[in-house]
Amino acid sequence: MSTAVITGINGQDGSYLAEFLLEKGYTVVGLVRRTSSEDQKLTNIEHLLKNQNLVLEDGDLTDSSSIWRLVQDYKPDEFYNLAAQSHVGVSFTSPESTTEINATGVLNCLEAIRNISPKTRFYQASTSEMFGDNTQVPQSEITRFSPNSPYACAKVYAHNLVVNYRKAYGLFACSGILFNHESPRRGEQFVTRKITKAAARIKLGLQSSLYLGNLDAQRDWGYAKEYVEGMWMMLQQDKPDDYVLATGETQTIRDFIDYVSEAAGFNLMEYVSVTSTNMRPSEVPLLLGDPTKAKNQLGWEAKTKAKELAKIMYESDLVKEEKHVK
Ligand code: NDP
Ligand code: GDR
Repeated sequence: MSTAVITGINGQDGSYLAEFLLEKGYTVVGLVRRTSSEDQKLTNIEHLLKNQNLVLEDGDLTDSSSIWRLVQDYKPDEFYNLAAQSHVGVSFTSPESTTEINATGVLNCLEAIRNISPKTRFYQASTSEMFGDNTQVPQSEITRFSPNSPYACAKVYAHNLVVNYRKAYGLFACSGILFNHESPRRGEQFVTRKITKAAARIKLGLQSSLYLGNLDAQRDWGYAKEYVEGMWMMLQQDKPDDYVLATGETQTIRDFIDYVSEAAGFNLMEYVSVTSTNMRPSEVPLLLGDPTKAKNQLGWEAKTKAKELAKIMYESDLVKEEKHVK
């Protein structure tokens, strides 16, 4: 039986990946960090907690001793580093902690693996945000990075580190350059979930307005559940490499609002106000991925596109919000 470590296991991707690997018969070791609001802590993996092949370990990516201990204790076959301060907007207000987690945290993982368990296969959660304001599309593994936020700068550092540790030490280290992927488990501060949750609440009379930022940004949105399978596929190859996962289609935030309006049966745009507080100091205007390499080499392809995703997320939020209606 193989063992896989997942950092960020209670995040959107971590929870889907844990489900996927447990189903494949892996022992899954998830890294979780303590929060003061214990009651909210494990929402995304609550349904997995009784699984005997799931082990949770306390630790923090920025605390190298906890990462070294994890690698020492389990010497995992695979190590998926999904933990991050993943909100781009927040990285402008907390650039230092974002850098510690998203950049130095990755160094901690690679050093632990290199020194203790060099056969462990490593997956790093790289991101389309690294393309930043380079609007040359479609963006692929060879497109120039032009990061446009502290979040993206830290992710570029981590990405380069993965390439370097592969070359310098022969580690089996891969980066998945994933374009936006969403789901009903998406954090509520990200634009898609903010929109679907608000639409459900407006439909039920629980809310009367929705405040957003830049509606003209374009994103290549896929379904998180499908993307975690691509992560696993990267670690099953003969050689480590980097791959783009994307749908190959792009839409504006306005388009997404239209899709949700269609699913909800009313014009959500009438409730939307644009506020400066939701704008970022610098923006990533256009993301459109080229997933050809992943298709040809991994046999991976995105199936669910943005319109269907909007419907799935809206319907899930409607069921959740109905519980607040007496
Ligand atoms: P989430 O924000 O849903 O999950 C991130 C997880 O990381 C959370 O469980 C969080 O724990 C954990 N975490 C944060 N800081 C630390 C830390 N210092 N030590 C240990 N754990 C920590 O992100 P996603 O699941 O959406 O994304 C997964 C990864 O993929 C991230 O690295 C993200 O940057 C990257 N990515 C995501 C994309 C997307 O569209 N979703 C696209 C491309 C890349 P807690 O619950 O305690 O906050
Ligand atoms: P992103 O996702 O920055 O692409 O990062 P997010 O959903 O936060 O923003 C997408 C676009 O929508 C615009 N926007 C708003 N965004 C938020 N959060 N809230 C708003 O009110 C709002 N109004 C408009 C943004 O300006 C942006 O253009 C996500 C994260 O998952 C990263 O971790 C990951 O690396 C990238 O996707 C790929």
